[in-house]
Amino acid sequence: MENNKRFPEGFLWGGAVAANQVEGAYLEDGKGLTNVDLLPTGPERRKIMEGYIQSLKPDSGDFYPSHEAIDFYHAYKEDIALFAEMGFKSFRLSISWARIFPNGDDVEPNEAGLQFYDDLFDELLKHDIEPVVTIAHFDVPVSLIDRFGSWKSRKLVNLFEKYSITLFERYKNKVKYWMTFNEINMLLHLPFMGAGIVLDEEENRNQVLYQAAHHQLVASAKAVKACHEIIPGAQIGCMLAAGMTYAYTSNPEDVWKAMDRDRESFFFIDVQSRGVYPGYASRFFEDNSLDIKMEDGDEALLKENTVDYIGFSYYSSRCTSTDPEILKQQTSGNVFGSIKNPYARVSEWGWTIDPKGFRITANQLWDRYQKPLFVVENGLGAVDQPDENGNIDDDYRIEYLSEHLNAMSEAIKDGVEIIGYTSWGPIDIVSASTGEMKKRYGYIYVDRDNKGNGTLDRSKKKSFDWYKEVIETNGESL
Ligand code: BGP
Repeated sequence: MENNKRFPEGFLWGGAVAANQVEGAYLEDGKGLTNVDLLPTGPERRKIMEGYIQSLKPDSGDFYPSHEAIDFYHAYKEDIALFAEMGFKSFRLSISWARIFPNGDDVEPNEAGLQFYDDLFDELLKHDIEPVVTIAHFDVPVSLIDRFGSWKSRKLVNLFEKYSITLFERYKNKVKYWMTFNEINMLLHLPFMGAGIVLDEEENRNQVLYQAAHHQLVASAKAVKACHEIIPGAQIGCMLAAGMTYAYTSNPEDVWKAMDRDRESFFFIDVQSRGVYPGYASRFFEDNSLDIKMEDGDEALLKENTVDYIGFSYYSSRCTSTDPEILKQQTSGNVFGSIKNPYARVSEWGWTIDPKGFRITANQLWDRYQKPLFVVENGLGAVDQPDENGNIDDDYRIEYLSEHLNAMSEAIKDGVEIIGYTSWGPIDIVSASTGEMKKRYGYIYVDRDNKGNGTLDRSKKKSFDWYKEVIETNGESL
C-alpha cells in the first residue's frame, strides 16, 4: 500500500446488524423462541439480561422489541438495495440459531430458515456485497435454556458444532467470512443476553460463568476446525467487545487494575487466538477455587484450531481506579460501565466518545495477537429528530464517525493490519442494551418508536451520502 493511501485496496467497507435486532418475524416459518425474544423494554430488561429471569415465556403485558424489530425478515431486499446504493463491499449479519434448529437439538434443520438466509446471501451477492456472518449474536434457543441450562451444559458444545457444520455445508459457496460468538466476553457481564444463562443466588457466579466460557471456547474451536475443513480458504474469526481500560492515575495500583480489567476480556481472545489458557487465568481460577472441568482432547483442540482474524467492536475506551471516591463517578458504556473520563465527552446515553482510544485499542490488539483485525462494530447511538420536512441532519454522527475513521487510518499507518470496517447499525435497529428504537445508529432512518408505533418506512439521513462518498473514495474523502 503506497504511503499516502489511508486504506488498503479491497478494504471491506460496510455495515453490521444482528438477527434479533433487525429481523422480527420472531416465530415465523418455524423459528423457535430465543433468549433475546424474552428481553422486554423497560426497567426489567437489565435484570433479565444479567440472568435473573422469572419465566421463559414472554409476558403478555410486556413489549418485546425483537418480535418485530424493523421487519428486516420481509424488507431485506429494500434495505440491501440501500446498502448497495452506499457502495457497501461487505455486510455483517447474524444467523438466528432458532431459525435453523428451532429447539436447538432438532434432528433435521428447518428448511424455511435455511432458505431465508440463502435468499439473503443471494441478494447481497447480486449487489457484490460480501456477507460476513456471525454464527451466534447472543441468540440461544429457549428450549436449550429450559432443558440444559444453555451454555452451563457441555451438551451445547456438540449442538453448536452441528449447527455450525449445517451452516458451512449449506452456504460454503456464498460465505467466505465467518465469526463464532459475538462479543464473547459479554457472557461475564450480561450472562442471559450473552449466552442464555439463568443465574440463581446460591450458585457460584464465577464457577458457572467460566465453565460456560470453556464450553463456548471449545465450541468455537470446533467451529473453526469444521469451517477450515468444509470451506477451504474461508476466514473465521472471534469477536471481542473491545475498548482499552485507562488507569485513572499513575498510581501503580490503578495501572494494575486497568490491566486486569483488560485481561478479563482478553482472556477469551487469548484462548481463541493463541490456543492456550493464559497463566493469569489459571491463577484466577486457583485464587477463586474454581474447578473448570475440561475433557480429554480439549487442550489439543484449542491449540490446533485458532482463529484467522480478530473481530471486535469499539464504541468507547474505559477508565478504572482503586479509589472508592473516584469509583463513584460512573458513566455507562457498551457492556461495562466506566468512570467518567475528564478528557472525553459522552454520548446522550453516557457512552465515552474517544476516537484516540480507537487507535490505541487497535494497536493494543495488533501488538497482542499479530493477526488481521476486522472492526465489525463502531457507531454513535443518538436521538435523531426529523425536522419539519422529515430530514435528519445527523452532523453529530458524521463527526463521530469521521473522528473514528481517521483514528483507524492512523492505526493502519502504525502498521496495524485492518481488513474491514462494518459500522454498527447502518439502518436504525433495536438497541441491545435498552431495547429502544430511539437510540439510532443508522445512515437510514426507520419510522418506528420505542413502543412499536410507526410505518417502518425507511429514509436517508445526511450521513447516507457522506458514508457513500467515504466508500467511493476508499476513505480519501475523510
Ligand atoms: C454490542 C452488540 C450489538 C449492538 C451494540 C450497540 O454490544 O454487539 O448488538 O447492540 O452493542 O449497543 P446498543 O445497541 O446497546 O446501543
